[in-house]
Amino acid sequence: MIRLFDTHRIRSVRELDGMWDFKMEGFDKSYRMPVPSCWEQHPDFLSHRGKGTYTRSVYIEQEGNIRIEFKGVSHTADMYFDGEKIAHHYNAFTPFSAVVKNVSSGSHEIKVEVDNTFGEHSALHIPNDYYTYGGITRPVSLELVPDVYIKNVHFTPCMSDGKWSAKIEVSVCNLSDEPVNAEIRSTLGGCAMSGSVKLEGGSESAVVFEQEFDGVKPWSCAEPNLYMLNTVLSVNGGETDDLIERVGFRTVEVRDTKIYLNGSEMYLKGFNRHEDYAVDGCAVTLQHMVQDMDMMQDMNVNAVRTCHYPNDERFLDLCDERGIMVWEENHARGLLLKDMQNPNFEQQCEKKKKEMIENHYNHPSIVIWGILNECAAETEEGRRMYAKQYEQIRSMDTSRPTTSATCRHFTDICLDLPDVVSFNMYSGWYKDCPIDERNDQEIEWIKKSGGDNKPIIVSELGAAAIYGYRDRSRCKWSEERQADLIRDTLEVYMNDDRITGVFIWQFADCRVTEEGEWFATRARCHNNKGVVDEYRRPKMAYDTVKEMFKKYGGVR
Ligand code: ADA
Repeated sequence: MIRLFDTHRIRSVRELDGMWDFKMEGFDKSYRMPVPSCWEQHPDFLSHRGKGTYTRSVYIEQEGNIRIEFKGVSHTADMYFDGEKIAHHYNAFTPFSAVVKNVSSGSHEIKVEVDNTFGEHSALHIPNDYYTYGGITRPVSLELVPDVYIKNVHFTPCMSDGKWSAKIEVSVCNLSDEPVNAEIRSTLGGCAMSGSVKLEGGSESAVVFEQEFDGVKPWSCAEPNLYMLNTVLSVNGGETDDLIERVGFRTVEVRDTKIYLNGSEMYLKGFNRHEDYAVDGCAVTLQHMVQDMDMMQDMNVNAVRTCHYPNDERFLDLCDERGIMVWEENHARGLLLKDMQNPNFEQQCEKKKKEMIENHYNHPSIVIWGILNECAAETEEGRRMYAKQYEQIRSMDTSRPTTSATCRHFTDICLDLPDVVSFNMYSGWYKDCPIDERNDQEIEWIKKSGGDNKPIIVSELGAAAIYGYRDRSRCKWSEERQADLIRDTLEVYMNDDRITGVFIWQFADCRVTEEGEWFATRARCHNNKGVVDEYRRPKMAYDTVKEMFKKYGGVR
C-alpha cells in the first residue's frame, strides 16, 4: 500500500511490492528479498554496509509511457530500466520517480543498485545515534502515464473574514514533442473548478485555482476533517489522467510567543519517533505504524516529531486521519561544522528539503518544518547554511512556521532565524541539575539571543531505561528513574507558560550504529530512551506519560 487512500481512478497504478531477485556485492549467493524491507532482516546481512542489487521483471500490456516511483530506498539508489540508467537518488527518506517514454508492450527489467555505505559521498547518512539500514525500504509503484499528465497538486488553505478558501496549484507535464491544450477540472466537496493550459512540447506548466469553499469543516486535533481533492486532466474532450489528494482546511500561525491552529492557541505534547521497529528496521509496516499511533494516542499525545528526517507518507496519512500535529524534519542529525563542510552537504540538504515539501505539502497534520537538528549553529559558517535552508523552505511554503532543535546552549547564534525556537535538554540525565533552574537559564538566554517574543518548544527531554530493568534504588538506566525524570521534567515544562510544546525523547528504543563509537554510551547498540522498547513493550514511563499528558491538555 502506497497511501491510505486511492490516489488515482483513471491512471493505471500497479504496486511492485513483493519478492525481488537480490544479489549483494561480495556474496556469491543469489537471494530473493521482500520489497519493501531492510536487508538487515536477513541472517547474512545483519549489520552489512555494502551494495545490493534488486531486479524484477514487469509486463507492460500496452505500449506507452511508464512512471516508476520509489517512496524510499536506503540510502542511495541507481535505477535501470532494461539496462538503461534512468534515475539516481540519494537519501532513504524522500521519494523519487522516473518516467520512461514509449515503452513497448511485453516483459521488461527493473534493476535497482542500492548502497548504504558511509563516506564522503553521503553527508547526511553518517554513523549516528540511529541506524542507516539498507534496501528498498518503502513501497514501489509503476504507473502508465499519458503524454500529458498531472505531476502534482498543491492545496493551500486560507481563512479570511470567517470564510475558508484555498489556492490549488495543478502542475502538468507534456512528454510529447507537440504542443497540447489540456483541460483541468478539480472538485472538492460540492465545488468544481475548471481551467485550461497550453503546453509546448516537452514542457511543464500549471493551472492555479483560487476558490472559496462554503460549508467545509476545519481540520483540527479534535475533529480532523479531511476532503478528497480530485483533479482530472482532459485532452480533446477525453479524460486521460487524474490525481486524488486528501486535504484539510486549517491554518497554522505564530503570534508572539504562541502557536495557533485555526486561531486556537496550541500546546504541542508528544514524542520524537524514529522509523525503526525491532524486526522491520526502518521498513516499518503499516500495522506497526498503526500500533505506534494507537500507543501514542493512548498516552494522550497530540503531536509527533519525525526525528530526524521526512517520514513514510502512510504515517503522515495516519496523522492526518487522527488529528496528530506533525513537526516534520529534513534529514540531518548532530552534524558538526566539519560534517556541514562536506562538499555534498548543502546540495544534498537542498534537494531533500525540496522533495520533502513537494511531496508532503498537502498533509494538514504537518504544522511546522524543522531542519538541522543539533548542527553547527554556534558558528558563522553554520549560520550561513541555516539561513539559506530557512530561506529555501519559505520560498516553497509560507503557510507553515520553521524551527530547528538546538543543543548549542548559550552559544547558538541562529535563534533569530526560525519562527519557533526549540531546544533539546536532558536535565537530570546528562546533567544532574535542577530542572526548573536550568530551564530558567535556558529561556533567559534564548530571549537575549534572538529568540525573544517567539514560541519556545522543548524538542527533546527524557532519560534512558533498559526494558525490564527495575531497581528500588531508582538508579539511572532503571525504568523507575526514567519514569521519575520524565514526570519531574514534564511537571516543569508543562506548567511554564513560556513554553508552547514538549516532545519526549523518545517513543521507542531504536538501533544505532556501532561505527562512530556510539556503542560506548548506547547499551545493546540501541538508543534506550524509548518509553517502549523496540518491540513496543511498555516501560514504567509509559503510564507516567499517559498520566501527565492527560493532566495537561493540548489547548491552553
Ligand atoms: C540528541 C539528539 C537525539 C538523540 C538524543 C540522545 O538530542 O537530537 O537524536 O541522540 O540526543 O538520546 O542523547
